[in-house]
Amino acid sequence: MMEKFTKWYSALILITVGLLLVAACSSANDNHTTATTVVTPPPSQKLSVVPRPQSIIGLMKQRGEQDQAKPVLKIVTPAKDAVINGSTVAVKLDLSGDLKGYMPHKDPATGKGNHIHVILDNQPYEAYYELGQPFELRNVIAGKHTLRAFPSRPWHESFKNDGAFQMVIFTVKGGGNVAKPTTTNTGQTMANNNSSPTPTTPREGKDMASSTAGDVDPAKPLLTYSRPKGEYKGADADPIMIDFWLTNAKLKGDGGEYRVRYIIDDDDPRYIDKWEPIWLSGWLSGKHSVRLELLGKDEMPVENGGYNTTTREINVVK
Ligand SMILES: [Cu+2]
Repeated sequence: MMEKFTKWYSALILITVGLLLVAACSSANDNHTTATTVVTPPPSQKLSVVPRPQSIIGLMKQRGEQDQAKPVLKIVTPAKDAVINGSTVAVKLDLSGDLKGYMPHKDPATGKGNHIHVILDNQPYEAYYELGQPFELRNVIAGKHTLRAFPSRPWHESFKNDGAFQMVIFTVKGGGNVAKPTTTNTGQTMANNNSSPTPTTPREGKDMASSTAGDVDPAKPLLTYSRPKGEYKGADADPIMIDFWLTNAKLKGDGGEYRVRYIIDDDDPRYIDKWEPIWLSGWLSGKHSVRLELLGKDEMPVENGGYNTTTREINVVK
C-alpha cells in the first residue's frame, strides 16, 4: 500500500518537474528570441510628387476639347438665403458657358463620368451626375448651411475657370434627426421630420452627416477641399491626386501671395504654390490623413469659418 503510494507520488513529482522544465525552457527561448531578433519598424511612407499620370493624359485625348471647357455653374436651389422646411434639401444646378461637349453623366457600364462635386458645409463632397433631376441632400439638420458646387471630370479633377464655382448660404428649419437618418436604406424618405413629398423614382442623393455652416465670408479667401477622399484601390491608389478650389486668393506661383500647405499623416508640411492638381506616389496600404490649409502672406492659416484648414482620412488598399 505504502509502496504503491510512493510510486504514484514520485511519478507526480516527475511530471511536475518535467512541466516546470518545459516552462523554463520555453521562457528561456523567449528571452533568447527577444535578445537576438531585430525588431522591424513599420515601413515608413515616402511620398513624391509625380507628373500627371499617362492614363489620364490618354483619357484627355479621347475626350477631345472638353477639358478646355469653361463651364459656368449656377445653384438654382437652394436659393441664396433660402429658408427650407424639413430635412431634405433639393439641389438643382444649371450648367452653361463654353462647354465644348462637357456634360455630367454616369456611364452605366463603367460607373464613371463627368460629374459635379457638391459640398454641404465642410463635409466630403458628393458626386452629382444627372443634372436633369434634382439631387437630394437628406437628413440635413436645422440651422445655417453652406452649399458649394463645381464641375469635375471622371478622375475628379475640378474645372477651375471663373464661374465654375458657386456657393450659397441657406437655412434649414425643422431639419433631420441628429441621431437617426430620416431615410431608409433604399433612399425612400420617411414621414417623420420631413415635409418634402416622397419621391416616386429613386433620386441621386445622400444622407448627410450632421453639420452646420461655418461662419464663412464669401468675399474672403476660401479654400475648398475636394480630393483625395474615401477609398483608393489598386491602380487608383498610385498616384493619388490632391485637388481643391480657390476663391478670392491667388497663389504665389500664380502671381499672388497665398500658399497651400499640405500635411500627410505626421510628415513634414509641403507646399503647393500653383493652383493645379498634384499627384503623390508611394502610398502604403492603410489609413492616412490629408490636411490642406490656405496660408496668407505671413505663412499663417487664413481664417474663414474653419473651412480653410481641412483634414480628411483616406483608406489605401493595395
Ligand atoms: Cu469626383
